[in-house]
Amino acid sequence: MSSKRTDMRSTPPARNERTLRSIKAGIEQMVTRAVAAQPVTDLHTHCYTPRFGAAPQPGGLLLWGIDELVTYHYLVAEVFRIVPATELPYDTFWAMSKTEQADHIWKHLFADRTPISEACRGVLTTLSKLGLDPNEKTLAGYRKWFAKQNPSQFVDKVMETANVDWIVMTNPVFDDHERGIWERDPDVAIDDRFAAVLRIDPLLRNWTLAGKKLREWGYNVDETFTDRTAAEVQRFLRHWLDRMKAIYVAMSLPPEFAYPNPAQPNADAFLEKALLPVLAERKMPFAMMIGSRLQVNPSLKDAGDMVGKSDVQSVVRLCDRFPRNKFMVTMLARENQHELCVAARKFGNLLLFGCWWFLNNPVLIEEMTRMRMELLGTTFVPQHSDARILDQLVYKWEHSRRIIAKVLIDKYNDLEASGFHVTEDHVKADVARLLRDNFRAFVGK
Ligand code: FIX
Ligand code: ZN
Repeated sequence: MSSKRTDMRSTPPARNERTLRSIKAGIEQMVTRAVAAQPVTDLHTHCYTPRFGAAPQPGGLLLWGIDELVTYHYLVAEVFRIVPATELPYDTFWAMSKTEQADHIWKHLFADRTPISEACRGVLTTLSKLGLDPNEKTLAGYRKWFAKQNPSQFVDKVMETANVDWIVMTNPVFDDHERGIWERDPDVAIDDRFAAVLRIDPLLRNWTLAGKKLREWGYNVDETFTDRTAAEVQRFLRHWLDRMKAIYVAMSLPPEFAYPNPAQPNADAFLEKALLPVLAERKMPFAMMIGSRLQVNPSLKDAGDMVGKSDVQSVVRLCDRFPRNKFMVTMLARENQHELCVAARKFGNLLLFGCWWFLNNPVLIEEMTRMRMELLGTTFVPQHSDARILDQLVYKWEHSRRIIAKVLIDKYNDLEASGFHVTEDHVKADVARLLRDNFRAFVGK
């Protein structure tokens, strides 16, 4: 008994400074190697298969190339801080051609000033990783290079450079232009590099508009959410889930989103009687992206949205009352992150993901990843790119991999300091979970 007690009390041999230094160096090497080598499954993007049409083709949904990269809505917002609408009216900017807009942005954000913001730095990283010099004063040279690229081959090039093995799309079925493409070409998403996601914001954000469209499409729905309406909405959902071969359903929701919400009985009924039963039947997650206050400045178009603090307890109630459903959740406000992390500790059917939109900045990615790892271990998905332009996959993952690696190195050093031996197997398994396998397991792929 006493020898067993003695064994139990034995402490690991004291490690001298030199040993600890070599352990630290070893950990840094293992993590950097594993994070760089691990293919990422990018669970939320706005990229499209080439069959949806590619820029600069009018109406092409696959955006790529230097002019799309430089006119990304994040950069539109930033250039209007330098040349305000009082000097360059919004309408004048929007009347410019894509190349004129890009030249304007490149001049003011990249040539005349230091491109120090995260969105600016992203363009530079992408250019560098594609083998181009990011110090050009004009876009002419880049345009020549991109003109030689072919969209589908460029998809392969970007995926290889970014080490992304699967690009998950966002497919807003209430968008008339995109729905028209699906209706003309049901196989438009047949491309094993991509997966489809059924995006249905209006069904919660604007039931009146959604109901009107559903009736136009031949679904017999009423203003109020009757049982017949519930059955028809279920028929609509099943039709599009099957047509898209969608791997989950997603919505972006306002800061005010609440469940239950007595003031919006149709919204509660939609969740309880239509969406969640269909998803539970298919073991398919519902992704809620909560906190986007849309169009605070409509003149900025896609750049006109902002953030608001949301209600985590509504997520808690959904996870609690619908244990057969799986919820992927990301919130847009920094202030919501800790409470959301604790919520994830309470419900195994809740998977947190990404540092969304205004959180996708190094200072916040690091803070959130540390918080999540210390509260949730490796049971979360640290990042998604939200790339709207294909080329952005390169920088969004280059930047995030570095931060995720930095946090892992620190946490593994903490483990070593407690006497635990971290091996390369531990590191590889953890990195695979974080960058690929947690998500794929949650969607059953
Ligand atoms: O709702 C969303 O999917 C958001 O990610 C976008 O609407 C947003 O404009 C974006 O691209 C953020 O990164
Ligand atoms: Zn998005």
